[in-house]
Amino acid sequence: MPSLSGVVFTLFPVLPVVAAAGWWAAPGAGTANRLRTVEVTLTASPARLTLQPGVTSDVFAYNGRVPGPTLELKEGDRVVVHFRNELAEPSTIHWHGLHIPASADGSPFHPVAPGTQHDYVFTIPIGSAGTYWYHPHPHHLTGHQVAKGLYGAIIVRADDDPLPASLPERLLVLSDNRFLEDGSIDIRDPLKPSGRVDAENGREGEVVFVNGEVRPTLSIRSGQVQRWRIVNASAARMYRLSLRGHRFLHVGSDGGLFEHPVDTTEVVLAVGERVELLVRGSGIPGDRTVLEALPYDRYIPQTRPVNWREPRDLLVLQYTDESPVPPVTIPGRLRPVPALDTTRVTAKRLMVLTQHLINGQSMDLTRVDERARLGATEIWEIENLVGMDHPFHLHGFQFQVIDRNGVPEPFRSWKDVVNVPKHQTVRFIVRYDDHPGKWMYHCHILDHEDHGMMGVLEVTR
Ligand SMILES: [Cu+2]
Repeated sequence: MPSLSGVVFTLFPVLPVVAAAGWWAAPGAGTANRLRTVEVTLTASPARLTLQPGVTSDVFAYNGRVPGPTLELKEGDRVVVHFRNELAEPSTIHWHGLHIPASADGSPFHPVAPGTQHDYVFTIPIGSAGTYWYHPHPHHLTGHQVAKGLYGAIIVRADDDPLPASLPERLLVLSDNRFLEDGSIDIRDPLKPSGRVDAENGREGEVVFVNGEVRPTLSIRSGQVQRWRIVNASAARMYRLSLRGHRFLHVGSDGGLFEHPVDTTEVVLAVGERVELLVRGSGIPGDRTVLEALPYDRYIPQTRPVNWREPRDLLVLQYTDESPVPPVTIPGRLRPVPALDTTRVTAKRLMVLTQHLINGQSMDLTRVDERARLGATEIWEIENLVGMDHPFHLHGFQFQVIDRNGVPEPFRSWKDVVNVPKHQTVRFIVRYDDHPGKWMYHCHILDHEDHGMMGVLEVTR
């Protein structure tokens, strides 16, 4: 192993899209009134890239990169994405977590045919600052296309962000993959015995990536507080995150910041979830530590990987030799997260999860499973009857978890994915305050979603 001195490098920084060479088309107009149009081109195409050192792989890439470029936006931005599908199969881009019109959601209802182009046009709502991500969502093909390399992060910033602007930011996009000896990405046919475990568990790979790097090194200065935005872009792997010898200030989730920071030692990040953490450099100059994924048992015993108990190093955090910086004060109040009003609830929906089914049904694009009125407030109860966790995702609308297995959620946050552990029940409250149309809800284990663990909510005026 090389000496750590001199190999400290910065993960790809959180860049405005203009800095990602060749993919900013036009910075747009309207900056005088703070609103601007962000116009970008995202091209999905086959590529040959080095994902693991010394090995090249045939991949699918957005703009030739895995992960795709980070889309950095501001609240109020009008976004125009020219999507070019240069794959030999249909695709879409789903803007995971964004509250935007159903027609722009990139759901399986709107496939973009091979060799064609589609424009996604939407506006980022005020109050939605947070960390999001984008990935394909074509019917039956999502897991395949994400495994081949199609995913990227979205950062939405607010002008009135309550955290000090001086905090250095790090974006960590977590993913995993599995390769054959010749470097090709190992995707197994779910109908064959070798693929059955993937179909059951969701496909996991032994190689875990942070921003496309294996066990990269980040730097921190003693005393410094860094703001980490973490995205779980894996198809099935969950991450129980812990920074050895350190605590986290957990400040945000899928839909942005909490009302107050929460002090904790570990955070579980289910598939599709995001988290914002403040990391305080409590070590001395020259120290180093490791961000680990601790064991987390989401599996049924029959298909649980033999090494599931082994912690995994995700990245090394290396303290610089510089003298400590003075302490930074973190505000105790971040932003309001107004409680959705339980007295206005007009419907309660029960979603019973079994393996590959929701309420006993497999996904059918010609069927509407749930119907709701625009403006309605509802409670959804997600009951998991089986011995495997299922992370549940609702498109288009951020919700608030009420309780998990009867235990009230200790603090409010905006969520679009909630993990429903084996044999447990989670309830959330949601209001369809805008954007009528057909919306997907599904298990975010991509193999489960692709095999039918998905349904359609139609919101009408
Ligand atoms: Cu599932």
